[in-house]
Amino acid sequence: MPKYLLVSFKTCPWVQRAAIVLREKNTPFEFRHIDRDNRPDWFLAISPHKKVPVLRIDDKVSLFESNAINEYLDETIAPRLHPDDPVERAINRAWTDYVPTFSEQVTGQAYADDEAAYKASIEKIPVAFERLERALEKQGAGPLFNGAKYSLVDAAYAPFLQRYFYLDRIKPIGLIGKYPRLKAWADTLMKRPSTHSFPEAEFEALYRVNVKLRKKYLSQFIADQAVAAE
Ligand SMILES: N[C@@H](CCC(=O)N[C@@H](CS)C(=O)NCC(=O)O)C(=O)O
Repeated sequence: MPKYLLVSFKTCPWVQRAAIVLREKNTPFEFRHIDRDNRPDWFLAISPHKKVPVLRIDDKVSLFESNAINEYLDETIAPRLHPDDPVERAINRAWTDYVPTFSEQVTGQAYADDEAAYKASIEKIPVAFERLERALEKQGAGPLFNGAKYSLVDAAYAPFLQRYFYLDRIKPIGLIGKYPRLKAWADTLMKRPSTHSFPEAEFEALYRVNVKLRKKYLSQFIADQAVAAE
């Protein structure tokens, strides 16, 4: 089996997405967390956009962009997470393409400078939630996006649904309960061991410290904590 190195910032959701797929495929990998503010030269040499994740394979090849990494992993390591049916696969890919927009609509509030920007950001959440609710309705009975079988769509959304829950616990939003299919899907993903790269309470605390240190509108709702940010 090839040697995999996943280069990461500890709280990066895009890295988490690739780590989830490696875990779903029971594939051992080295998880190397680097400092966002002091990216080492070896990393800058292998990451064209200077971003994480980078998946280094056998110390020879470096893949970047979480979606491309996950497609590669799915093509090369069993079990296949994409559906066999080409139409279903296209639908899965289309919903995975929506993830960057979903992320901005659902977790953009974490970057709002003031109350007005926060409120404007919160107003985008129902748009994203409604779209996913309709998609899940079409997909069928759950509990995962494609039913019983885990998919790349599940891996793509899990980190962002997790962050929505974190933000909802910083300043309650209470929206997801209005979307029963989405809520059930999100709950299933949160319970799945592969979603989590770190002990859950520790990771949520780290996320909160990062939001606090960002000095945005939401920061005031987080109590001071003696935890160093990563
Ligand atoms: N589209 C990229 C997004 C990756 C990304 O934005 N990573 C962030 C960390 S969560 C990053 O490396 N940011 C550093 C920067 O923008 O300079 C992917 O899916 O891999």
